[in-house]
Amino acid sequence: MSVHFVTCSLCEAMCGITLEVERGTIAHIRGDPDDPLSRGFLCAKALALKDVHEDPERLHQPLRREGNRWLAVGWEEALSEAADRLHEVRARYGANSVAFYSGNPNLHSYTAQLAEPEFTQSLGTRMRFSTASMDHLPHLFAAYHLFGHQLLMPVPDLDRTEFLLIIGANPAESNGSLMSAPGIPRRFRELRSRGCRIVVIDPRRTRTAELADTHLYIRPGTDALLLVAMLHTLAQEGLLKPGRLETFTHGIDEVVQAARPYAPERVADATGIAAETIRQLAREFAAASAAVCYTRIGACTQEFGALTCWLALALNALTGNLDRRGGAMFPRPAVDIVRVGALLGRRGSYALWHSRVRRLPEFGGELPVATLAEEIDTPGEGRVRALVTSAGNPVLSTPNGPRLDRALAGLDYMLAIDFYLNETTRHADLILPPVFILERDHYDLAYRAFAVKNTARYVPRTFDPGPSNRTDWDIYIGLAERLWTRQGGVRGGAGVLRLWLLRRLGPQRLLGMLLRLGPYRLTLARLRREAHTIDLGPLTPCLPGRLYTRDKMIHLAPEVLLADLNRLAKRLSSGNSPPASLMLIGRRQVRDNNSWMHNMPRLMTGADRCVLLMHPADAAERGLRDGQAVEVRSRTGTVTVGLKVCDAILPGVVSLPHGFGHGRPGTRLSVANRHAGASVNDLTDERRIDALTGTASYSGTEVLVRAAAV
Ligand SMILES: Nc1nc2c(c(=O)[nH]1)N[C@H]1C(S)=C(S)[C@@H](COP(=O)(O)OP(=O)(O)OC[C@H]3O[C@@H](n4cnc5c(=O)[nH]c(N)nc54)[C@H](O)[C@@H]3O)O[C@H]1N2
Ligand SMILES: Nc1nc2c(c(=O)[nH]1)N[C@H]1C(S)=C(S)[C@@H](COP(=O)(O)OP(=O)(O)OC[C@H]3O[C@@H](n4cnc5c(=O)[nH]c(N)nc54)[C@H](O)[C@@H]3O)O[C@H]1N2
Ligand code: SF4
Ligand SMILES: [Mo]
Repeated sequence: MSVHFVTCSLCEAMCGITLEVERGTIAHIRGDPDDPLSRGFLCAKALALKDVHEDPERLHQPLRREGNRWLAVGWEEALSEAADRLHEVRARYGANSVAFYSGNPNLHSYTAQLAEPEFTQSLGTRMRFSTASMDHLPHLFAAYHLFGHQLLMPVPDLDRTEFLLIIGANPAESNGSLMSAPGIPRRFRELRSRGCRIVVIDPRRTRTAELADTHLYIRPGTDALLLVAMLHTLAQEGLLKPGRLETFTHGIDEVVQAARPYAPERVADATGIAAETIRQLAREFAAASAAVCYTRIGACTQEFGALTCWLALALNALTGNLDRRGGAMFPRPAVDIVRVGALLGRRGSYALWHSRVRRLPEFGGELPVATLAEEIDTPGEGRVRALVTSAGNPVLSTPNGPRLDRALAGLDYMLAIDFYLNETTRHADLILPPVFILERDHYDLAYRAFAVKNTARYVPRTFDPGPSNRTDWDIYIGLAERLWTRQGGVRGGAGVLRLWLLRRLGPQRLLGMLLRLGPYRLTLARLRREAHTIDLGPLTPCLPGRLYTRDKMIHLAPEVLLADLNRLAKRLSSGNSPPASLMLIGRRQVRDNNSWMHNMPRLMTGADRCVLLMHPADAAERGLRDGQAVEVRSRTGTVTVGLKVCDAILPGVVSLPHGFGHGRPGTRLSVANRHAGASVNDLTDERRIDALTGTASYSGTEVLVRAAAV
């Protein structure tokens, strides 16, 4: 038997786990009590690592579509064929006729993160999409404008705060996001036992809300109003005290001015939170010796995502809680991705150019996913004809999935880099499957930069990948080399040379270089010697030194965000949606991982999880009862799901999880297909976006619900 200490990289929590391997198979999976971040915690998904590893339906060899069949092909042949076909399309229609979509698991693979930019460069396309624009783009946007760098995003100094205000996050279920903090129940217990107050703002009483002191129900999409009214209160009552931030912050007065029209009385109806409650919340937040307002998916993926993230940062700053112990702090990871990003010229950009069909703005060189389908299915010059997806399932994850589903079927060519034949990759002409995480080495480049404690950990691979398997690094580099070769000329030659060098270096040496460049001057050899995650200490203040604005000041009141308040003011006067319709919101559940872990038998036991939650009053009004099948209809589609009547949701709001909607022909996911559920993104609408950033606005989609026809 061998024992391996590894990091689980399925979600952002990065739990330290112990794998016991006997005769080549995983015998036991346990939490590692010596991990300084997770302290022995793990969730049910960690146990399913074994299921993914052993899943007979996971792909190990390239597959080429031949009519309705899939034919296994060798790697060399597959890589060359992919490069030929992509090159053909770009030679014929121009580089921007090839689009690239990068999904969530790429953020959990350092080798993908190092090699992916090489691949996109070799494609030469502007048509780049990722999950950012249905996830954290509003955070990137706010950080870029306030701090001069998209990745300079603060996280709650969770373990040391005195007042935690959570808006639109459910870390008890999601295990934390842009706040890697495994084991939320224990952390919250410890916080509360030493007097910290926890307040949750959510249209639903979630598990997180149940662990808190106070839960306030809010109407979806109105968080910016709540925050601006809190700022109004603080200004009016003389409770603003930015403290040391004042010497390096522009725009304090502008924010105060902007908040002036938003007295709590004015926003109470729209938000559903009483004016006095808002005032009280503001006063308590300001009175705490350390407080932090933390915003996540529910705050981002809505009509006012960027405004909400910005106002939360302003609240933290104006109460002196930004860059302060127990407030919102900037982690200092061993690989400083903020600095590396700046060295590579990737601090961010906004609206330098716009999409073809809807004129949506680029951010950081990417377009919003809400425009992907129309860029494929709208005829005309510049139309997308070929697509590469990598580690993503946009048919289930992007708004108005059915439109994308149809659009994919009409592409000239599609390549998927993925180890499942799922709802998206079934449309591909060729699938290139990389190895799973246990068959490659691992370092969390991204999420160590958003953890509540500074830590570092290098994990060697647990299993040999076998001679016929390739890592994501091999695939990206292999494709990029071939694409540069086909391009030819001076640029092509330079590309080939660069990739030759990168291949010689390899991902580990690159990682070693990045570690040495980092603030702790670590070496890979040092990390290799450590069996467990190493603790690099608590978060420490770092401003103004780490700011990337030209004048080294925080720009608290950027013009684009101030101007967007006009849209918010209109929302206030437009009133609420028509009475017959309900507002749809999402939810995460601990045994799901977006769309891709439903093929794991041990995660799919128990009752159906893809059910619509509805308040008893709404159910009674429609004559619906718990457990019956209901039809949910929106502008974009109709789904049928089971109904769960429960009083833990705001009347007028219903909730459905995302990531279901399996059971489609041509997929190879027999377990998932037996628990198919329906896709919430058959209902969400690509036209509903945060107009400022183009981020998908999932929260508050208008739906009608009635009994399903039997
Ligand atoms: N188990 C599990 N864990 C996961 C994932 C998963 O799929 N499953 N996915 C991972 C990923 S990719 C991410 S990005 C993170 C996300 O992590 P979280 O942001 O914690 O995710 P959610 O659980 O979706 O929490 C969003 C909350 O916002 C609420 N909400 C919806 N609309 C509004 C609104 O308008 N205002 C307010 N105030 N609240 C609103 C919802 O009711 C919900 O409780 O989770 C990660 N972890
Ligand atoms: N309505 C609604 N929609 C949402 C959300 C929501 O809250 N509500 N959340 C959004 C968010 S935050 C996110 S992040 C997205 C997720 O959206 P996506 O990233 O598009 O979808 P996933 O379900 O995470 O699909 C991951 C894919 O990667 C594959 N995969 C797993 N590991 C690897 C690997 O190591 N390499 C490669 N190449 N492939 C791998 C899996 O087989 C799967 O096909 O969904 C978004 N969609
Ligand atoms: S919370 Fe679960 S899925 Fe996330 S890292 Fe920990 S064990 Fe893995
Ligand atoms: Mo995400």
